[in-house]
Amino acid sequence: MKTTLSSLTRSRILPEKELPDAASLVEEGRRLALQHGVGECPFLTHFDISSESEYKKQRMADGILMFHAQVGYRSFDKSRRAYAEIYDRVAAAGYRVDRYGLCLDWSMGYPAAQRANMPRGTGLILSAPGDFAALTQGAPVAPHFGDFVIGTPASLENTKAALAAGSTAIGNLGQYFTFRMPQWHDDVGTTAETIKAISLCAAQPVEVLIHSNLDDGFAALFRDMACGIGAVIIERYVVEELLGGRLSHCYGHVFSEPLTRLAFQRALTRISDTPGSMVYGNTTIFVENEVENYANLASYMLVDVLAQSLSPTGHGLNPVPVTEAIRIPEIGEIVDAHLFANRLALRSEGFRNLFDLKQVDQIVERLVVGGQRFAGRILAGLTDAGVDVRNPFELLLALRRIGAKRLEEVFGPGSPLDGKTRNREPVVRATTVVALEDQARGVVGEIDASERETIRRASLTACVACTDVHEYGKLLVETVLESLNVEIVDAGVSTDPDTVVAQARGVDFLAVSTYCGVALNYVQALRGEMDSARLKMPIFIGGKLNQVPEDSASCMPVDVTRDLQELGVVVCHRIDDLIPELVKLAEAQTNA
Ligand code: B12
Repeated sequence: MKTTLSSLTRSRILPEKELPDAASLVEEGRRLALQHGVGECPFLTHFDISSESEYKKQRMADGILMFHAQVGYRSFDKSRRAYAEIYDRVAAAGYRVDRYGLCLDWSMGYPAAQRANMPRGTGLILSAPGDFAALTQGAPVAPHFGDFVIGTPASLENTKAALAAGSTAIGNLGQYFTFRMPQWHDDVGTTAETIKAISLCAAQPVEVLIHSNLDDGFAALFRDMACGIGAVIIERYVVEELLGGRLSHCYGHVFSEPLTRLAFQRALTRISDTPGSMVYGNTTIFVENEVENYANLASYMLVDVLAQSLSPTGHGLNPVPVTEAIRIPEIGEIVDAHLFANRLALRSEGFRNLFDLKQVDQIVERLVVGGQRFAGRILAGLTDAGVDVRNPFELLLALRRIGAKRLEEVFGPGSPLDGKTRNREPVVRATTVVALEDQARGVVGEIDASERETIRRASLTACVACTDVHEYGKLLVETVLESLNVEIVDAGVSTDPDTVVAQARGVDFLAVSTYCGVALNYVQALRGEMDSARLKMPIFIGGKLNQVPEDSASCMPVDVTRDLQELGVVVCHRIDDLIPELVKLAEAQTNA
């Protein structure tokens, strides 16, 4: 099969006459290392080490598990308190938190000078570079600046501040591939800042891990898990071979099935010896009932504990608090999850003998061979298309612009189904995307046959969009609508309201999915754009419908369902809420 399609040509992927010179960007980043080095922090001082990588390697050699907590409240004081308090309370119980993932707000991805008027999410905002360092002083825990640093327009300035705060694991390259900051259109500038920031880290005299959360990047959107391994191979090629850095991977949010979760970790050991950053909690299985979530937590944590004891890869284990799907977890809830996970780790010792790893290792083999095939085909295909894959700038930008779904369709390692390139038989099925397709089939199956027919006959058209990177809600909506013969105009993810309106001319309704705590501001802006364009149509919205109020003392997001309804939007807490609305629309269309 050919590895390139006619649409994948250089002129379509990189139409610019000129792009920034990669060598000069690398040089600029490396030069900056003379003034911007790794600062002191209690973690490095306490263990008398130069980097977190050194710490990880020691622990791996000693067979000691490491634990990761995710911290980042809108309030700086609360985040600082969390840094000290979680460590103290877990230590008082006889355990240890090794690293904190400091969860910056997405607005931190804008350069500081332009941040004030840009949309905000629900996370931590560090206004001055010194705030980064102030945060990391509270406990001997490794500070990991994992999000909205590398990979964003503010890559370089945030990386300087993170290094000065003693952080030696900085990310998130995964975000570079999939995240687009609202109202930010300059992907060339973002790529340039990303390359400078990686080069600054690569030129440090100590080992700085460039972190990439695969689930934030392409991996969450592949139907084939082997493509996730392929993504690791390609990212390592860019960071380690072309830019001279060290790349540390995180996986886990969307790995819901024990066998493949374990196999993925073991496949990673076959293609990288750089310590992993953390294995993320399997957040997609969490439900709204706290007690049930202890079972969810145990189900993935046991696999991760076993994986690390069988073949240590340096990943910190992340016990996700049982309230995560309901609200941003409180400090005490994070502590509880750690106590639970540490106790589970102690109790897990006897489980090792219950496993026969033969079946797992067969999957590992398929993942590695499939991943290598995917990566090889991407590099060969892009070269055929006229992209210089030895140039990190061109390769990064080309991958970002093509996107996960298209890369998989064109270069995926699985055999094409029904002779079409669009559908490929996954080498190893990615559990979350496939489960979403099953969920969609279930929703459509539940609809009364005559209502289904009414919707089908109306041949409606919908414009579907997502306000941020969370694409599963949108995927689910699209799959349900397609089965009901509703034509889709895809306005994409991280889509600004003006872009939605430009795409929505002539459609019957808008379906918007939103998760990042911007629901109300987004709908207000969308309504404004629709009024200016004199566009009228029903808007359906679902996802996480909350926002931090401007005047909030707690800085925590609150539900905005009522406000949205007052703006005339149909709120769908569940996908099923859409169906009666579609029936009404279809009947109105047929009777018109
Ligand atoms: C998966 C996930 C991710 C994945 C997304 C992968 C992908 N490419 O889609 C990754 C790892 C990338 C991710 C990243 C982040 N995430 Co996240 N993520 C989640 C998670 C676990 C699941 C959300 C999801 O996709 N569910 C699957 C869908 C299908 O199910 P559902 O949500 O129940 O939706 C139902 C309905 O709402 C409806 N629906 C949804 N949309 C629509 C639309 C219409 C029109 C209709 C009719 C119906 C409908 O259909 C579903 C079935 O009934 C949630 C926590 C949780 N358990 O909810 C956090 C969560 C949404 N994430 C959160 C955050 C903070 C982030 C980050 C900012 C973290 C960070 N600092 O990096 C980044 C996002 C940055 C950005 N710029 O957007 C927060 C949001 C906080 C808030 N608003 O209060 C949450 C709630 C976690 C938390 N408790 O803190 N995340």
